[in-house]
Amino acid sequence: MAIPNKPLGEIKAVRDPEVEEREVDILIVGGGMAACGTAFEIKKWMSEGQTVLLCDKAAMERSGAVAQGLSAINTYIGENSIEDYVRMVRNDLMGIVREDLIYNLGCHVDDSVYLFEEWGLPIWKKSEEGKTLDGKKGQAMGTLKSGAKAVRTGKWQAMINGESYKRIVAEAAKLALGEENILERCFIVELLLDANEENRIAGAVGFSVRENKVYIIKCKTMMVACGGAVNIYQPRSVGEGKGRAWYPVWNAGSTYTMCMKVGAELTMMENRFTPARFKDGYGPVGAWFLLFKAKAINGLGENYVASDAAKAELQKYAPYGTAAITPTCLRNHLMLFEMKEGRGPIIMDTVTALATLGAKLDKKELKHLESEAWEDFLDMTCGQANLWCAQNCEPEKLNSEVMPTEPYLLGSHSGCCGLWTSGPDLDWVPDSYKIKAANGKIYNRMTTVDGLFTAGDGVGGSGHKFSSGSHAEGRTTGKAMARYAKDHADFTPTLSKTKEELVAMVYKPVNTFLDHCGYTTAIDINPNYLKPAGMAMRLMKATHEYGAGTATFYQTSTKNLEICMDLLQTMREDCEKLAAGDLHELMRCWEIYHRIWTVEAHLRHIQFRKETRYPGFYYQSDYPGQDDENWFCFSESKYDPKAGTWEMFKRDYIKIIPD
Ligand code: SFD
Ligand code: AMP
Repeated sequence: MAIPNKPLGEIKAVRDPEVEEREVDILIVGGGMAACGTAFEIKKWMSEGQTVLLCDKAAMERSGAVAQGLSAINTYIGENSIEDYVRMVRNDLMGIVREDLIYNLGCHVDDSVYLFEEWGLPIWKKSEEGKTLDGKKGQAMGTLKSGAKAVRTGKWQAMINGESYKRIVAEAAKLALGEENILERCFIVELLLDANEENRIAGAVGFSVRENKVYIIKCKTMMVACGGAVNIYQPRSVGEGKGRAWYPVWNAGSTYTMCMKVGAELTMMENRFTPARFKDGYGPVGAWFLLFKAKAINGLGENYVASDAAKAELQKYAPYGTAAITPTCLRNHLMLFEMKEGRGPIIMDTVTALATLGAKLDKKELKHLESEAWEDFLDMTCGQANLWCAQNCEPEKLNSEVMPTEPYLLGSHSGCCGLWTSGPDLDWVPDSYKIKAANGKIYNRMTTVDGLFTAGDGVGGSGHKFSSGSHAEGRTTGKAMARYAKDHADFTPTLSKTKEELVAMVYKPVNTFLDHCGYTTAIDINPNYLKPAGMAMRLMKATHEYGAGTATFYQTSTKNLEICMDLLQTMREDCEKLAAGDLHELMRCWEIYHRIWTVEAHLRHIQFRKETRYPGFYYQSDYPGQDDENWFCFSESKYDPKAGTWEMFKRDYIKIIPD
């Protein structure tokens, strides 16, 4: 149920929050693209009498990565083959991917795109003469499902008027699930294992960021789809602009931390995404490269990508580097190469691109083209449009700089870190890609913890799902969860911690604050506690300098990683002293806690994989280049919640789709 916006100022936290205990069959944690897919799908597969609940830390209409909207759907198979989709993802992620998961997603993604259009999302269309029609004109061409042609940018993307994309998707999700089954502004802190059955999920604990209330929720099965991890590295933005980042600042690695802390296996956590973006405003580049056919040039005005030096550099990473489409990490690598050689900065030549396209257009069409250039940002990154205004930049008259950003962790965009999950129970899927639940059955997208599922940014080893693929994957997961709940109708979840213990754990930062806040006059400075904002700066400084952040051009080394791990260990100890005076700060405390654990997993994986698989995303200076002989495999980690220890190991990669 939606809770009204807070009154002026933050809501003070109190010592004794109200406690609400719930028990449902199915719990959905998160309210983003994947969770909306699950919410839309799941009731169709649930049996009479089964119950479901969705918890989102924010308001679903504008939560998660699609909050500001998007200007393209990046995965729409359409006229292409699913096999080619797998090949594209495999190439972009330097060979090591879960082809079963990608193929499976490719089978269903278009159905989600058709639904978005049915729910009112305007998708651009090609006219019979091949002209671009957006908005109402595009809609007049009929739907994609009925055979209308999308305006493709690259092979896989389709342009949309997407400012209200998330609202449209959330509305359908809410209608399907029922408002009474939704808790907004509920931040989930920790997952809870069953007290009687080993490795079985039994519930979660969280709190309201609008009322002093703790939620203890028992369930038979659960999906965690809380997106990726942002603000784990020092962003390029500074001062008052520091809250600006490319990916959603409010996604704090909750997916990875909460699942790993109950023992779920992680895969490819070393993989990260450092996207090239318009400098300072973080505007995405895809539409500029693909739709407007703009070229990136170096500081000398050269098309550096076509240079002999660039070709020689890409040759080192064959067959990926020499493929028709250069992988995303290698596109970054070329930019960094130019900058290090002193030929920076990298510039998006918007002027030439718009002039070339405009040469074939009349005055009215030209005006429309210019407005499309603005709308690309107004639809999904309005800060970039603001920046253009502030800098007197008209893209048809002035070029803009492009820059690789700080790193993000995600599994749905051009990255592939996340949880190791089961593939579908189909005969062509290798056994080693199937996870057997305790009852011997296989449930698509279940993690290695019985009853615990994920989707979207949570599923590792399979990037390039984007918004549409995350939604489709959420639907797939929902179907599997409904089946799991039916197969386990007799299971009674039992928690090992008492209500009092759980409340004390969630509200510990509040009690620490109230115990000591009277000791000093400046509320943020106190020898007995630390505030989450300070801890965030500590984390960012450590990762920035030692963990292959922008400070070192994404380089790290064995020694640097060791230093960073030591710093993280101290941070984890100091988290015991986090303090929160209000509910917003309590959320910040738990977010930074989730971020620290996620970063630890990321760096452990980098330490484990002794090669540089993704040049352009990060470099290990003592292990440069790729070592296919030893590392053409998945790298895995597992945290043991009882022993408090980590295990690192390899899993075999299996090629399913031939070249
Ligand atoms: O331009 C808790 N994305 C793009 N996808 C596209 O299809 N086209 C694009 O144009 C894309 N681009 C893009 C994209 C994202 C962003 C931010 C920009 C540009 C500026 C990527 C997609 O958006 C992305 O792949 C999906 O949204 C991923 O879906 P999902 O469900 O895995 O994550 P989410 O939507 O962020 O939702 C997360 C949810 O979890 C909630 N949450 N709830 C409870 N307790 C907690 N502890 C929680 N922590 C988080 C969040 O509130 C949210 O509801 S472009 O760059 O290519
Ligand atoms: P971005 O805006 O960078 O997030 O990219 C959006 C989509 O366009 C993703 O599917 C990218 O893989 C793709 N893309 C972006 N830039 C390029 C490029 N230079 N060449 C090929 N594909 C690209």
